[in-house]
Amino acid sequence: MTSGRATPGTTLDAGDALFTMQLIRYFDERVVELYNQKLVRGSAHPYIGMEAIATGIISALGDQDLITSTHRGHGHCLARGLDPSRMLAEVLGRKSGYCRGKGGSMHITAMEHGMLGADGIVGGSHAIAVGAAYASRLQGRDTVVACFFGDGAANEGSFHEACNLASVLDAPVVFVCENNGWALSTRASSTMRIDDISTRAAGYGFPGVTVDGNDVHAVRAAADEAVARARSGAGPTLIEAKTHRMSAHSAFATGETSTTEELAAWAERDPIEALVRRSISTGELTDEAVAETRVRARAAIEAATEHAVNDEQPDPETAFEDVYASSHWTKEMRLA
Ligand SMILES: Cc1ncc(C[n+]2csc(CCOP(=O)(O)OP(=O)(O)O)c2C)c(N)n1
Ligand SMILES: [Mg+2]
Repeated sequence: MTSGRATPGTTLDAGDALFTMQLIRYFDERVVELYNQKLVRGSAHPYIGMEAIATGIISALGDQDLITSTHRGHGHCLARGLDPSRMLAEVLGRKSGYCRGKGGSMHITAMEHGMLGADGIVGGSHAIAVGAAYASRLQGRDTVVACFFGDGAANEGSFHEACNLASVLDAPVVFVCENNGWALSTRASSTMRIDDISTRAAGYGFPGVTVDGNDVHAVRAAADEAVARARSGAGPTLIEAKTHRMSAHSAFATGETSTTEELAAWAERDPIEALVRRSISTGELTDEAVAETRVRARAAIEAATEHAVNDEQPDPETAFEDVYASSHWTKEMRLA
């Protein structure tokens, strides 16, 4: 019960889910602190408040499955089991990072974990997900691809093209729209005339469902159904998980966009506290187990920080390595 990865086909383990969600929360709180100490180049987008989505969806996936991510990708990576030390090293641009320090927060990629990449381009991963899913199917693999994106990305043309193509190909994709109500400083309600983004799936001929994105069990239940459908060959599903980011848009763009009332209402619905309340009331967790889980998650982030801040910078002479495709890259990093 340390990785936070649940076994597909089983019910969600409350302790595993809590560990993963708390790890994500502590990780991104630490990233903001390190950014403020000027140790992070560029920016970083905290997943704080959205932890239930990555945790619920990815716990329904198997090792053979793949994920694509966004600019707000740390939660997806941690839920997928990436090492927080190597992730933080990447965020700080250090040598032991997943991309040898050359990708940074928005480009963490770990093919060995089936993590096809975070993406600084809003809407950049829809087509990658459909392509990977269809390729896997052609290769006879039993692979499902979970494609994470925001409400803002649901207005990009690439989303609509990818949905249509996934539908006609019956590609095994689970589209996961993390609807946090905002695209940077633009309210979703001012960019679309629908209440539920999930209704867009009907236009492409596959199921769409809206769930409470702050309820990890609700997210997991929707994921179980969507993953089973994709794996059976029946094609894609769109899961819209409604949530809110409990942080500013990014470590750089810190201006508050929500009203004080909205912030207070969403704070009441903190996904981690909701899971703790539920798990204690059902008897799945005790107060002691919750405290122990938090200590473990905190210790992992302290160890990751210690590792990352002391790690070396990449050698300047390696600046052009891994930038252009080479036989080295394809041999070592392609999927097994
Ligand atoms: C194609 C493109 N347009 C604009 C941006 C600038 N930008 C970065 S994050 C962001 C908001 C994205 O909103 P959403 O998809 O809802 O994700 P969220 O940040 O809310 O998680 C924008 C506009 C970008 N990175 N890429
Ligand atoms: Mg958004």
